[in-house]
Amino acid sequence: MSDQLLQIDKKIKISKKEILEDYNLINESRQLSLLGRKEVFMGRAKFGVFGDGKELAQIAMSKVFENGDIRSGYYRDQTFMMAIDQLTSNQFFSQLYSHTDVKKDPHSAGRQMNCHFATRMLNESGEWKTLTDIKNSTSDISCVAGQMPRLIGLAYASKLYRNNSSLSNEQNFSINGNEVAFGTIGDAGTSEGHFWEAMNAAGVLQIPLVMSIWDDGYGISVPSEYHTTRNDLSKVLSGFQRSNKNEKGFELFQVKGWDYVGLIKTYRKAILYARNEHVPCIIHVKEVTQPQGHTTSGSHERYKSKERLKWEDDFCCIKKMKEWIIKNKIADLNELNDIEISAASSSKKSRNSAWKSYRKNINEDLQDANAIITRVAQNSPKNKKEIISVRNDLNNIIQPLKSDIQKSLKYVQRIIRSENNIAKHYLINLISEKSKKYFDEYSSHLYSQSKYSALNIEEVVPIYLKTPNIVDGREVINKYFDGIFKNNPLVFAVGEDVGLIGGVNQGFAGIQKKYGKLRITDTGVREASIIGQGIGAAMRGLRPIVEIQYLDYVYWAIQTLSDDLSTLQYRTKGGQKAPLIIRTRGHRLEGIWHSGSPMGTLINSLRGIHILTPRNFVEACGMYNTLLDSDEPGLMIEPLNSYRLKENLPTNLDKIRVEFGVPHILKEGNDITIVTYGSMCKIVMETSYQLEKVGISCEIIDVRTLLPFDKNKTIVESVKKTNRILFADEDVSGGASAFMMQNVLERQNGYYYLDSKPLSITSMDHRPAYSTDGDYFSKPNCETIFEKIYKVFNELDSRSYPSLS
Ligand SMILES: Cc1ncc(C[n+]2csc(CCOP(=O)(O)OP(=O)(O)O)c2C)c(N)n1
Repeated sequence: MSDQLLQIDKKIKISKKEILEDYNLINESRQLSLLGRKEVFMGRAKFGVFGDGKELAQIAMSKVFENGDIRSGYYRDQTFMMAIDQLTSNQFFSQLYSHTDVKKDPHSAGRQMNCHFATRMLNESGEWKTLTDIKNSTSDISCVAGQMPRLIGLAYASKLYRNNSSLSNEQNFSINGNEVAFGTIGDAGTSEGHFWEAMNAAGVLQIPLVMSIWDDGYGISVPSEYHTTRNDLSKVLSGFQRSNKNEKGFELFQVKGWDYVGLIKTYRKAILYARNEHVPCIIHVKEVTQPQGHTTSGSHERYKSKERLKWEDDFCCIKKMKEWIIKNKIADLNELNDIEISAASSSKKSRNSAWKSYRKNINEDLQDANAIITRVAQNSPKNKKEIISVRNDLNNIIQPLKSDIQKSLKYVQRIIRSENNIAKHYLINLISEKSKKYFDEYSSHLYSQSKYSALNIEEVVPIYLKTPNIVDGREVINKYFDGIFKNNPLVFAVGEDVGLIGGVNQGFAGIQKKYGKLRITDTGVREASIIGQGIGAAMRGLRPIVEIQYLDYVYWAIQTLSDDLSTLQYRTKGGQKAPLIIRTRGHRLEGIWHSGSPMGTLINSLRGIHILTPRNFVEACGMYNTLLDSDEPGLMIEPLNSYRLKENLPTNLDKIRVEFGVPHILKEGNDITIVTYGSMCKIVMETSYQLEKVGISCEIIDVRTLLPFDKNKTIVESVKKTNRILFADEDVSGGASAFMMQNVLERQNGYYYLDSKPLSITSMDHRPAYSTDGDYFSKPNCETIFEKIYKVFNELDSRSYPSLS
C-alpha cells in the first residue's frame, strides 16, 4: 500500500496505507462484535457486551493517544484498545470465554465480563512498569460512570508532575506532565452524579483530560430525552466552555460518529489543548449507532422505531467510511471488499484459536480427573459401577467446566468415604491441588501479593524520652505530617479545608504554608471525586492522602471505594494497584451526621482495603508509616474525640510501624476479655476500673485494625484464660461487633473456651442523637458496659455479685 500522504482536509494529510489500516481495523472490530454475540447464543460464553457502532470515533481517539497516556473508559472501547495495540482478537475472545490464564486474558485473567479492559501496569512481581514507555488503560468497571472519579486523579497527576519540580525524576510515570487522561462514557451514563461532579472538578483543577461521550441516543432502551435536559448534552455542557484563554474552563467539541475526517480533526485539536496547556476537553460524539443493541440480553427492535433502525443502518460508521473512501477515490470497491473478507476470516481464526486454548486449559483438568477417577474405580470393587457412572456423566457433558470436574471429584470422594481404597490419596491430592489452582484463578490478589504487601511490615514500637513530651493528639499528627511532607515528595494531600486552615482538626496545620499549594490542596465538597483524585494519582506512582472530612460522609464515596478501589488488584489479578491513603475521622462527636460509626458497612463493602482504627495519634502515625511502606490502599479512621487529648510524643515518629492485624492487650485481667477498638478503648478502660472495684477483672484488647483482623489469634488466647468475652463497639448491633464475634468464635474456635454466652455491646439502632446527652443515650457508655458485664457475674454467683435491682 502506498505511503504517500493524501490531503484529506485543509490541514490533515494521511497516507492511503493508514486509511486502509483504519478501515481494516473497524471491520475486524465489527466482526468481533458479530461473532462474539453468536458465541453467547451458542452457549460458549455467558454474556456479551460489544463496541459495534463506536468503531470510527475510537480510531480517531487512538491517533492522538501516546505512550504514557492513560484511559479510564467503559465497555464499548474494544476498537480503541485494538488500535493502541493493547487488545488482540485472541484476547478479546479469551476474555469472552473467561480464560483464567493471564497471558490469554491480560485484562482480567477471566475475572471480568468481556470488554472490560485494562493494561498490565505492574510486572509479575507487582512493581510498576515504566508507564511512560507504554500505552495505559486503567481497569474498567461495569458501573455506569464509575470510571469518572478515577479519571480526575489520572489527569491531576500530570498537573503535579509538570508543576512540582521535586517530581522531575519520576520519569517512569511522567515526562513533564505531558500525559493526557482519556475518559469515555455513554450518553446515558452522563446522567450520573459522578459525571457532573468529575467534570466540574476537572474544570476547576484545569487538568489534561479528553473526555469522549459516545452518544448513541439510548441508555439500554431509554431514549435520551429521559436522560438529558433539552435532550442535548452539548447544550447542557455549554456552560463549561471557557470564553477566553485566561478563563478556567473546558474546550468543548461536537462531531459525528461516522465522520472520519471530522473525528480526526477534532481529536487533533483537542489534544493540543489538553497536552500542551492542560485544558480539559469534552468531545461529544453524536450520531453514533449500536447495530446489535445494548448487550446479548435483549434485542433493540423492541424499543427502536423502524425509522431509527433504518437510520442506524444508513449511518453505520463503517458504511460511511467506505462511501468516503470510494468518493475520494482512495481505494476501489474490490480493495475494500478484500479487506472486509480478510477481516472476517482473521476474526474467525482468532475465535477458533481462543476457544481451543480455553478448552485445552479445562481439558487438562478433565484428563487429570478422568485418570484418577478411573484408578479409584479400579480399586473399588464395591462402588466401581457408581464411580464409573460419575466419570461417564462428567464426560457426557458437552463442554464440561472446571466446576463440573471439581463436583465429580468430590462426589467420588464421598462414595469411597468408608473404603480402604489404595487410590484414595491420589484423589485427595488431586482435589487439593486443583483447589489451590482454582483459588489462585478465582480468589487471589484481593490484597497485594508483592513484597510490598502491608502484611509483610513488622511492628516498630515508639520510643519515649524518660520524661516524655506530652502534647495534644493533633500536635502528634501535625508533627508527623510535617516530617512526611518534608521527606517524601510523592506524598500530597487533597480534601475539604485541608490546605489554608490545615484541616478541621488542625492535623495539617501549617503544612500548606511550608510545602505549597501543590502538595496540599483544598477541594470542593465532592467526596467521590476526591477519592477518585487519589485513586488516579496513586495509579500514576504518587502517594496521595485524600481526606473525607468526617467518617459519616464516606457514604458519598462508597461506590468508588467499593467498586473501584477495593476491587482493583483483584479484578486485574495483580496487574494494577492504587496505594491510596484515605484519611478520615470518626466515632464520637455530635449528632446524626458527625458521630457515626458505620463500621459494618465499611468492613463488608471494602474488602481489599485495609481498615485502620487507631485509638490515638501515635498509633495513627505507625499505621500511616506502614501504609506508606506498602503498595496497598488503607482507610484511616482517626479518633475524632482525641485530637485534644494528651499523648506522649515519641522520639521516633517517622520510624514507628504498626503491624496490621496485631492487637494490643491494653490491660491484663482474668475474668472477661473485652474486645474493642478506636475511641471505645478509652470508655472500656474506664469501665474496667469501675468493674475492678466490684471484683471483676477485665482483659482489654484493642484490635487496632479491623481489616486485617487479629492475624495471630491473640484474642482466643485471652479467652482461654478468661472463658468469657464481650465485643464493645460503637456500630449498630450486627455490625462490626458481629464481624469480630464471627472471627473469634468461629475462625479462632473461641466458642470452645467459653463458659458464658458471648456478648456484644453496641450503639442503639438509630443514628446518634445530638449533644452530650444524645451521645450518652445513643452509644455504649461506661454504665451500659458495666451493667452488661456485671449481670453475667450476678447470674453466675449472686452472692458475690448481688443483683443491682
Ligand atoms: C450504576 C449503574 N446503573 C445501571 C447499570 C445498568 N446499565 C448498564 S449499561 C446501562 C446504560 C448505559 O447507557 P450509556 O451510558 O448510554 O452507554 P451505552 O451502553 O449506550 O454505550 C445501564 C443502565 C449499570 N451498569 N450501572
